[in-house]
Amino acid sequence: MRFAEPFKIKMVEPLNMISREERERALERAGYNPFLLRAEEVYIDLLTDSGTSAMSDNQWAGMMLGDEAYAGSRNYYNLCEAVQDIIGYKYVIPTHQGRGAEKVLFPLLVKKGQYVLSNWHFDTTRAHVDLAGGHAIDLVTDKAFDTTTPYPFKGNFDTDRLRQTIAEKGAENIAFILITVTNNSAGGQPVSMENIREVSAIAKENGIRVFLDAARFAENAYFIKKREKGYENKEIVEIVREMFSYGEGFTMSAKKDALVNIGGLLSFKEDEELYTQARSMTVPMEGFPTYGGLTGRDMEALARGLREGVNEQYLSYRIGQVEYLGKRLQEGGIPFQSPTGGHAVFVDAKKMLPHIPGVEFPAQVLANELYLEAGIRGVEIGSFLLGRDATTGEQLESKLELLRLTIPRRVYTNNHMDVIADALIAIKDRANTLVGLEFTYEPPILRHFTARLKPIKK
Ligand code: P61
Repeated sequence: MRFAEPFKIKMVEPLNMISREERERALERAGYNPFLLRAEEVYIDLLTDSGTSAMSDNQWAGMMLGDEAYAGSRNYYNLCEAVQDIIGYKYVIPTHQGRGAEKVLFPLLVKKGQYVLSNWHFDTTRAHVDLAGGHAIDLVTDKAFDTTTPYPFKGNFDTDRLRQTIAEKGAENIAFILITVTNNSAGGQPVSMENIREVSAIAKENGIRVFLDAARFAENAYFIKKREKGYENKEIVEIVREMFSYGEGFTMSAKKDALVNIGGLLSFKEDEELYTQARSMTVPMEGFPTYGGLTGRDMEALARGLREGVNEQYLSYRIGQVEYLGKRLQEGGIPFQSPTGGHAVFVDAKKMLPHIPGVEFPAQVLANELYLEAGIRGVEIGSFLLGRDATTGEQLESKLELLRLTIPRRVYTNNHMDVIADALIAIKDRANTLVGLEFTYEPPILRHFTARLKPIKK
């Protein structure tokens, strides 16, 4: 039986589509960088799934029950209970968002010069490893770089390279292993339970600690249920608990699977000493440990969002919508990271615009054209984001040039997905007329947020 959205809509936010001429002017003013557009100039906003979800009536009702006590708010205890019920960890510290948790935890784990090994560090995560004096190494399976061949778990660690890297660097020089679920940078691709188990066994053999970057933990569990043998009849919560049983702590941006507009978590399974240290550091960084930068009402929405986020009907709709967009694009001959991920479709701009070299940012070109075509804002994940070699200053070429179409949760309908697919299919027919981009202003760090560009005249 066909199953539509598992919710009905009680409140709407009007969307406005400005004219093609207005979009052209807006993009020029924004320096051909969609980050610099005003959100009101965008019709369908696919910049990120972070903090952009729609909360439920139950979450909004919880907001009215916010206890704004500075210390010991009841909403903090509700949040701890939700984490204990779903994930099974004992100690919980709220933070203002994911990077707040990273900022508190990493300096406690990393000694100067040590390595952190991950299937893929997200950019803020890598930045916090660097800031703590460490070096981040990504060890994702090579299958992630072949966008056309489907593989069910493209987010996995390459465990041979993990063993090799530990042997090369020495276990004592590895600060910790970080399992990112799902693997955002590889295309929202899941990590299998088998892989998580093996990584944790390798870590144990070598006396290395394992943590999870758990922003999209529920989507990962859903993929395990659908794709991994032995999990088809398990409840999502059982799978979640098993995933987390292989780690000793996690950082989480709650702005994704926990369905809130702001919030994060730092949590430990049972290590009281590490928890105590983290709790002390939270005070000067984020706030008193029973609020960590969040209001009481934020914590209540988060406690309720965590429970809603592991509901299987919801997850089936959520992943199904991303899959639906993928199916429409496939029918239209648009290349993308296949199969589709949990939170986004990653269009392969290298394949769609083969005449534009990496150093002229083909995925950024495609992002801009999609905005001009239909007012849709996606985000470049490629050489423009990657930046320059720190020593030579040379522009690096990313292995993948992707346009991420990130789908906010419970926000758009499949009609919106159709508009997105139609727009990309229309662009495909004139793709060979598009030209590359060059900088007019390039900031020295995290340039992609504020850089300005212009089309190259040939
Ligand atoms: C995103 F352009 N992700 O994907 P915070 N871990 C993981 C994330 O995906 C993540 C964080 C930690 C974002 C937001 C974003 O340059 C950018 O709550 C796997 O954002 O602090 C965030 O969590 C950090 C987009 C972040 C960006 C930084 O869109």
